[in-house]
Amino acid sequence: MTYVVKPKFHHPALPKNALGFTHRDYEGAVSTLCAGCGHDSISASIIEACFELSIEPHRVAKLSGIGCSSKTPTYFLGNSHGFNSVHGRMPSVLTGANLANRDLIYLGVSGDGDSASIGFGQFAHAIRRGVNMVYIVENNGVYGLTKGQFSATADRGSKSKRGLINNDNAIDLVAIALQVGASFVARSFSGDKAQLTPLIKAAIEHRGAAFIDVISPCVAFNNHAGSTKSFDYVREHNEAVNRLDVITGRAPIKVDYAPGSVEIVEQHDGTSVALRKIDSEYDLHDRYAAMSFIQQQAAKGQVVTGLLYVEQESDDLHGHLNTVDAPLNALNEKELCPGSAALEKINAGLR
Ligand SMILES: Cc1ncc(C[n+]2csc(CCOP(=O)(O)OP(=O)(O)O)c2C)c(N)n1
Ligand code: SF4
Ligand SMILES: [Mg+2]
Repeated sequence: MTYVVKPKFHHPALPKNALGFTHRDYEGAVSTLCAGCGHDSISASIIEACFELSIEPHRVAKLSGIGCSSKTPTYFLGNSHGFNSVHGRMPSVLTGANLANRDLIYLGVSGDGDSASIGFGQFAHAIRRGVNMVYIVENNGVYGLTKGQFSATADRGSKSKRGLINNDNAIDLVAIALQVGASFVARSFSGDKAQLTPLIKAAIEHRGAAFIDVISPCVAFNNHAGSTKSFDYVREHNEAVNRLDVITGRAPIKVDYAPGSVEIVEQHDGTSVALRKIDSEYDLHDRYAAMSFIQQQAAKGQVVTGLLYVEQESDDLHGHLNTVDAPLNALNEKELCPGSAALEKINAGLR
C-alpha cells in the first residue's frame, strides 16, 4: 500500500555497492499490485540492475503512461526523478525530457495496452528517432488495470478467462522495434530474473533506443490454460538464444566457457558484455535474420528470449540532431540566446 511507510531501519549487514548504497536505496513505495503480478518481479530486476551498476538514483528519470505496469515506477527508485504521463504518451514526454537534459538515464516503463494500442504511434516514433533510453514493456496481453480485455499483443487464438477466443492478429513489439530501427532489442520473462537483470543493465549501458519486451503474466486476468501469456505457457515455450552472464566492466572479462560459445559485445562507453550463446547459429548483429527467426518461431508457438539484436556503432537522437553536449539547464543566458547577429548568420545560411 502506498500509504504504508516502509521502516527506515534495516539490517546493518545488508550488502552495499560501490557507492555505499544498499538495495533499500533503490526501492520505492510498497506495491499495490495483485500478489504474484509479474510486474513486481520486473521492478525487482530494475532495482537489482541499478544497485549492481552503482547508479546514483538522482541520475535516473523514470517515465510511464497509464496501467498497472505504468504504476510500477512508484515501487522502485524512490529517490529518482519520475513522471507518470497520460495513457500512451510516455514516449513523447521522455523524448522532450531527454532533449532538454541528456545527462540523465531515461527509463520508460509501459504496458502492452499503453504501447501497442493507444501509444503505438508514439512507441514507433521514439524508437525510430533513436532516443537514448531503456524502453520496457511489461507485456501481459491484457489491459490489466481495466479488468482484463485482450490487448493488441494477445496472440490470435488465445483464450480469455471467460472462454472468449481472440480472433485478431497480434502485434509483436519486438518485430516492430526491429523494423523501425531500435539499436538494442531484447525479450525476457518476468519469472526469469537471472536473464532479465543483466539485459536491463546492458540496455542502460547502451547508447540509443534500447527496447525490452518482458512477458509479465497478469495473475488476475490472464494466467489460465489457453492464455499464451501465462506463467506455465511461457515456461514451456521459452526459447532463450543467449544469456548475459558477465555484465559490464572496464577490466578485461574472463569467462570459463568453451571458445566459440561466448561473444564479447563492446558498448559505446568502453564497457563490455559477455554473451553466452545457447543457439550458436543465432547472429545478434543481423537485424533481418533476427526478424525472420523470431517470426518463424512465433508461428510454432515459441517465445524467443534473450538479447535479440544489438548495433555496436549505435548513435542517438542527440547525435542525429547535432545538439550541444551540455544539458540545457547548464547553459547560461548568452549561450541560450546568442543574439541577433547569430540569428542573422543562421538565416543567411538558409537563403
Ligand atoms: C485516454 C485513455 N483511454 C483509456 C484509458 C483507460 N485505460 C487505463 S489503463 C488502460 C490499459 C492498460 O493496459 P496496459 O498498458 O497493458 O497495462 P496493464 O494494466 O496491463 O499493466 C486503459 C485502456 C485511459 N486511462 N486513458
Ligand atoms: S490486474 Fe493483473 S496486471 Fe494489474 S496488478 Fe493485478 S495481476 Fe498485475
Ligand atoms: Mg497489459
